[in-house]
Amino acid sequence: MVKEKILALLKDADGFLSGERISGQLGVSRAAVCKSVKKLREEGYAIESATNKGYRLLASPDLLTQGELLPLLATRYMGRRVYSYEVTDSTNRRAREEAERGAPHGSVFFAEEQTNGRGRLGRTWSAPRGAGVWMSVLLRPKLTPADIAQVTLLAGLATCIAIREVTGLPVAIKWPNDIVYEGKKLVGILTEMAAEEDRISALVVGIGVNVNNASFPKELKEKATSLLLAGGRRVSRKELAARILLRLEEEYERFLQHAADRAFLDRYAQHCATIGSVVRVATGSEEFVGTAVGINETGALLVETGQGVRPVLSGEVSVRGMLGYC
Ligand code: BT5
Repeated sequence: MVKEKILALLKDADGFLSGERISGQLGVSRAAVCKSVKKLREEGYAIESATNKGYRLLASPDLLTQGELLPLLATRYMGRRVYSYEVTDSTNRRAREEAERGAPHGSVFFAEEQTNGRGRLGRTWSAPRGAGVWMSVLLRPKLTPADIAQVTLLAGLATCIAIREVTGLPVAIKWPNDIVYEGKKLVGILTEMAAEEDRISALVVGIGVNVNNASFPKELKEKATSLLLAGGRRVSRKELAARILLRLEEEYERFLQHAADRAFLDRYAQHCATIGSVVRVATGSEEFVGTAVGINETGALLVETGQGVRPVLSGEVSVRGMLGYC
């Protein structure tokens, strides 16, 4: 698109770039250049124009678009293909659709706002306009369905590491992959897969990070927080997204080489606030209380109940002191 090409030229330029030069270089009319500059300004780009000099880019907005993300991205393939939506129902849904149309491994889908953000088990995820990083990553893994539990864990670990690096806040994982700060939820992750027989054709990892939310709806106030509320300052969404993608690529590559080896389990445990805490586990058929003591190589949470250690692979795990469980 002309607009993206003009933006790239302005970003590369060392000062002013004349309208004539831009139109010559891109083979479009001066009027088309003018129109695209107007559109870019509407999107939040500060572009100065001066007679006889042309255009100069002064500042870029914090948008999750290809043009803003790629200069910050240090990955080989994760996030190299960017799909951006102003408003969509759910980025996980967009990713699944585009997967069927052949979107490549590592594609990332961002929305400024989701109207039907999805949580697990049919729950909803609140994703108001411009406040967070609402993203889905498409993976085309050579994995079996049994490996998926670990990809879910490594997505949580990568996001936790990235948030700590970008903000310095001591955020932690609530098993398997929520991220919490002072007992309140900051990040939710929803992994969905499309499988054919016993092979996975696409895996969608949806990550919702509350970044600059200044407040939450009444029903979430007690259990949700944002990086702005936690750290007292706004955080660049594009910088955070680029860092999450980098750590995700690293953890994913390590996983492909070593599966859930001791080093991964240790790294996960170091970032996980559930381990060492009292937990209440509700599976479909029963409920029990115990102390979480670790995770095993299948990704199961190990819970000491007083009558031995029980592995928990699914079900709802409440952690004392978090999200309203006391
Ligand atoms: C999750 O589900 O935590 C997974 C959320 C995944 C969201 C991302 S955003 C990008 C991608 N596209 C999607 O459509 N989804 C993914 P779960 O563990 O079921 O938690 C859902 C519960 O968290 C809700 O029932 C609320 O209680 C609470 N909740 C909803 N919105 C929240 C928010 N913004 N921050 C904190 N808690 C929230």
